[in-house]
Amino acid sequence: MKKVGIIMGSDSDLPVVEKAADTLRALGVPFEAHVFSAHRTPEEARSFALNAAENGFGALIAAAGKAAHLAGAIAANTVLPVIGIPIKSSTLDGLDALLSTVQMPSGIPVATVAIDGAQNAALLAAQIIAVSEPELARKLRDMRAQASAKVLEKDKMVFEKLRG
Ligand code: RP5
Repeated sequence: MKKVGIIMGSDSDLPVVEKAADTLRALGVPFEAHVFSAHRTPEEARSFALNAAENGFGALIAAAGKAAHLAGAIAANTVLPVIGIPIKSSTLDGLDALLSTVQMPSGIPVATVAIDGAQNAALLAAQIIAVSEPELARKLRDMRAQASAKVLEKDKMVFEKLRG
């Protein structure tokens, strides 16, 4: 199976990014995580992206906060699908990172998830890998079915609790 690459701009992004790792682990999707910054280590970020396809990656997740150029910088150097996670920072609540990540110029797409949306980033990466992995697609369907069952249980509970 192809791997998912998770790149974050700083280890301070870890508390959010760990949720993506947990989700990929639960699905049995192989992944590798790195700290590469578009600004502080631009050469390493570029080299990782340039070599990612031949190194066995099938999708990349890039998480960064503030002036979040990481996902775009990675996407500029590979045609692998790149998923951006805007990380919430202390000052502008992640709106800065959201706009920096989502507003890509035509020609270089980044699939941007919600601010701190690490779980969806992992699910989207897994869905991309699952296009050629039927067993993984089955696991994704099972995961959704379990999530639906949980909501229906809550529906029953709320219905009973708030009976008129
Ligand atoms: C971004 O700047 C990182 O992705 C992080 O979200 C933010 C702050 O980084 P640190 O100053 O905590 O290393 O590049």
